[in-house]
Amino acid sequence: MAKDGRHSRALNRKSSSFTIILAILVMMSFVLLMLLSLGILSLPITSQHFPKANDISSLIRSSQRTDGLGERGEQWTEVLSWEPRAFIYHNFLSKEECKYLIKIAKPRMKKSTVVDSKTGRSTDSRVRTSSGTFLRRGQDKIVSDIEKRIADFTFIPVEHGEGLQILHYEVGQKYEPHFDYFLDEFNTKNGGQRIATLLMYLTDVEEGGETVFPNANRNFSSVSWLDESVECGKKGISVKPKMGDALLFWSMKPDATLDPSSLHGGCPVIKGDKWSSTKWMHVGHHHVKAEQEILSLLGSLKMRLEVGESGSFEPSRPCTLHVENRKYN
Ligand SMILES: O=C(O)CCC(=O)C(=O)O
Repeated sequence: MAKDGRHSRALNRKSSSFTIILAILVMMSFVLLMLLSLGILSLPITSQHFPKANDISSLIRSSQRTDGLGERGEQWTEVLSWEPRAFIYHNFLSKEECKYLIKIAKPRMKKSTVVDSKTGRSTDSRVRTSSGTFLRRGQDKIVSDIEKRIADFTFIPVEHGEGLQILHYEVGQKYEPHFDYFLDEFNTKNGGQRIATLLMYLTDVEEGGETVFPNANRNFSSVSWLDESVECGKKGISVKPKMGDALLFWSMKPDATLDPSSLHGGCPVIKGDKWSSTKWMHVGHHHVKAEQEILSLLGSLKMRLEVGESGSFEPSRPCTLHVENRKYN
């Protein structure tokens, strides 16, 4: 009997302490939920990497990518400005790719020219004092990989791009502010207007050499490091060259009108030297030199080449040659 009583008391004690523990757990969960819903507490997995509303880095940020020559460091993008629309893609190129582009361009560098708006010919200019050269679009596997990466980032097909231009600025050399879009008909015949530019920095620059947008509206920039101290870029926004980084900006607005806020230039190099590479992209297919020569030769022979839906002209893709009424595949 006494044994039974002790047993049932022990059972009662056990069940009441179980009820108390359960009640405490329910209360703690309730308090925790309250703190989470009020934002006083947050879960550790989201607190470090949660993107801001205007941070498109979440689309791109990935550890390391190896779709080209060498290893690229961590990649992320930043909105530099909405007027003009300009973005920075950090570590777009690997160190090896930067060095490779400089190496293949070096033996062919010539004093830079600007395009004459009446004749479309290249002319010497005091506006641009750097030296430069053009690479052929798709000239080798490394260049093709970079061009494919540019197309993936910009959503502009490879075939809309001009060949990469490599530029070299020594101390005192600069590129005065200018537009990349054309105001004449001659230069828009091949592929239409230039819609966007990707500028890739192939070296760091000790001092000077910033790319500057004098007409940019600083209010809409989300970068934290806007450099106020750059004399040449005081009025607008300037970007300090960093090896491997790429700057994308649009010369046309989404409504297809030209964007005057895309005015930009290269500040004089003060110390060290600057290497960069420019990819100009058009609204339509931009035929490169060899293509144009073949197409005009065919035209003069009354022949026409059909290159398929992409409009791309590459030896590996099937095409149809029209000679008067006959077709050759
Ligand atoms: O080198 C720079 O920072 C500017 C280059 C440029 O304006 C261009 O290539 O159109």
